[in-house]
Amino acid sequence: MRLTTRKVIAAFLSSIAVFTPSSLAQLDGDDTIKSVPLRTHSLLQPYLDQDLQSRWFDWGGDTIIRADQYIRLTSDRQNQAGWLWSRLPLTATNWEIEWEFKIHGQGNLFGDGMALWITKQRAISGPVFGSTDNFEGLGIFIDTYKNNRPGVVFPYVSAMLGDGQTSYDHAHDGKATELAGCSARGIRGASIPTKAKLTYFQENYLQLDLQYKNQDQWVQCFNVQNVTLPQVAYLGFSAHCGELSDNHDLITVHSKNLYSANPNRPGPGRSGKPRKSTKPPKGWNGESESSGGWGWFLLKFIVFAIVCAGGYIGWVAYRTQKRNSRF
Ligand SMILES: [Ca+2]
Repeated sequence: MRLTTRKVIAAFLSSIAVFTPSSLAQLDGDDTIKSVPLRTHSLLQPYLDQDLQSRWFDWGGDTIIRADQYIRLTSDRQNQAGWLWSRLPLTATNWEIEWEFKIHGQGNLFGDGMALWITKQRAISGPVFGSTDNFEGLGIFIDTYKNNRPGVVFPYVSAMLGDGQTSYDHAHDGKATELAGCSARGIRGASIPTKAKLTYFQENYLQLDLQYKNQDQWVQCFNVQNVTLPQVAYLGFSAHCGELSDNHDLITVHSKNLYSANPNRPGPGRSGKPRKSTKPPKGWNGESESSGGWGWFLLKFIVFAIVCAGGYIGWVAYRTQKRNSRF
């Protein structure tokens, strides 16, 4: 009985831990937007638990995990391809994903690049930077090898919204299907940690910022208005090498659920254009909209958890006593 009770209390504490006040960080430059970390879509060293498993992610292909350093999607060898996918879909209405990566290798010629995915499909190997073609949802490609795009500086970072039928055209580096993109000379083999930050406000905008020139200096790659992604989509990362190769390493992933602390107050979006009111994250009962709502919600949640735990312990004790008195 003691073990069961301990398990119940541990489960409550672990669920409460996700909603600590310190996690309610504010996004830079906009005090009406709050964030809550999404543990289910984040990755940190050592990546694996004591059973050498990951609770929230699957990986495959040539992916190698070195627990103290990186998740290597491809090694610097020919014809490598690897992937890593979230097990749960990303159901948040608005979110931010910041990931640190490192693209490096021995060769003077190198390729092909790596991708981030927010798609209905998951964990299917394929020809688009190591993942399946004809995907439905978003692909962000860090393309290090110029196949054929005259006048464009590489590495080139681009986004594509797949409809489930259209193919990505490697031969022209995805030019025909490009939603937005930017050149990022120096993002491969940079001397500082290279990072990308993708921000999505449903039916409003999708923005990608990059950090590769100097530490803590973010450069906006693109901001696209009126983007709608699939309601249920998985987060994935993949990479691919052909004749030319590189190490494509994923170092960390920090995902956050974004919501407006005051949805009635129209404020400028990151693009400087008016932003529509944003809904609180799915599953919240609207408490976050009132002033001081989070503290009050947290308090109520803790009280509720304690009452439930107390009730359960009492019930188990009562049952045990009754059973003992029977014999
Ligand atoms: Ca290419």
